[in-house]
Amino acid sequence: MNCRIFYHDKCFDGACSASLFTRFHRECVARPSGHPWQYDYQGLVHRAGALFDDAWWGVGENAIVDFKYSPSPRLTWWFDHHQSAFASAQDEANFRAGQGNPSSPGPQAMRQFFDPHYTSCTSWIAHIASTKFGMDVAPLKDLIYWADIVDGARYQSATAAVELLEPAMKLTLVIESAPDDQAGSISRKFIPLLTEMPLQQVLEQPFVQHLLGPLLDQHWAALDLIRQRSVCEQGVISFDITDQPTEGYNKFIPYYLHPEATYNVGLSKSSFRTKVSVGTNPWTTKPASDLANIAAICERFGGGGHARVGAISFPVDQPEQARAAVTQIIAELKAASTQPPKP
Ligand SMILES: [Mn+2]
Repeated sequence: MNCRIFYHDKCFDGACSASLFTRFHRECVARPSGHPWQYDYQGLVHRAGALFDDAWWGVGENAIVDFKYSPSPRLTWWFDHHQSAFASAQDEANFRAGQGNPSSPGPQAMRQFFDPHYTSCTSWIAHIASTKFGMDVAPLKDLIYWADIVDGARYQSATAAVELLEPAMKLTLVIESAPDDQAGSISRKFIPLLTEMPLQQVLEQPFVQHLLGPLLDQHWAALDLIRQRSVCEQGVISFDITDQPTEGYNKFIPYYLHPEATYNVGLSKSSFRTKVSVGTNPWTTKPASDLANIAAICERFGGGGHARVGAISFPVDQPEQARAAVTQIIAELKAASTQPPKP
């Protein structure tokens, strides 16, 4: 009997969730025919339009972890922790109907689980597996701990986030940077290992070391470049690396270089856009009530985001528009960061 596991691709928590779910399923779910379960994996990514193709469902059981709900009757297991877990109100109603209520549980109450308060889907699966199915998750303590740190961006310091000394940080770099055409084959090798051996030993696997080398080189090069380009004035870091096209850099680098800063405004360019990245130092000692609303600022320029971090995309051939936005945002954030604290 086969179980196909769909998971959030190019995401450390997605890979850890798929691994933990596999071990849970193997240990806690009865085998209908007495034969061992076989597992296969398929990554899912957020995109415009339909997220699932009905041709993807397997013939046996199907599980989705760390990704949106599907109302398809082919879905057997589902675990998620995202606020935006349902693509529509109908999907949510379909899930609620399957859950029933405490006095009369629905048919899916012991198969499909959702709680947006969990920091990682890995810790959510571990909670359900141990409390409702009696699984011993103690040997997986380290994996669960790091899934929470990485998915919740709860790094102790900018140094921890940028120097990548912990095995989990290097594994995150490998998983998140996997090229699209190789992501599937990489995760099929990765996922089973995450619950079979310590993270340090996963990191030492030759295929992981092979992928990691060039990624670390790029990471240190980005650190050097931003070190040369960035300035910090009146609590605001700014830099422009549009002349060095990049498909991304570690977003904590600016705060590692300028720990005294409150805000960061970066201008970068990839193959398809010029990007203004606006952020708040996650380790700032300023009270939340004194911080600027970054989403509101980015929305004024056609971008968006969250209260503490946001971005605006401009066409790749219109850097002047992007630079004009950057100038205005820097001035606004300098004024915000030098204002006296609210009484
Ligand atoms: Mn997650």
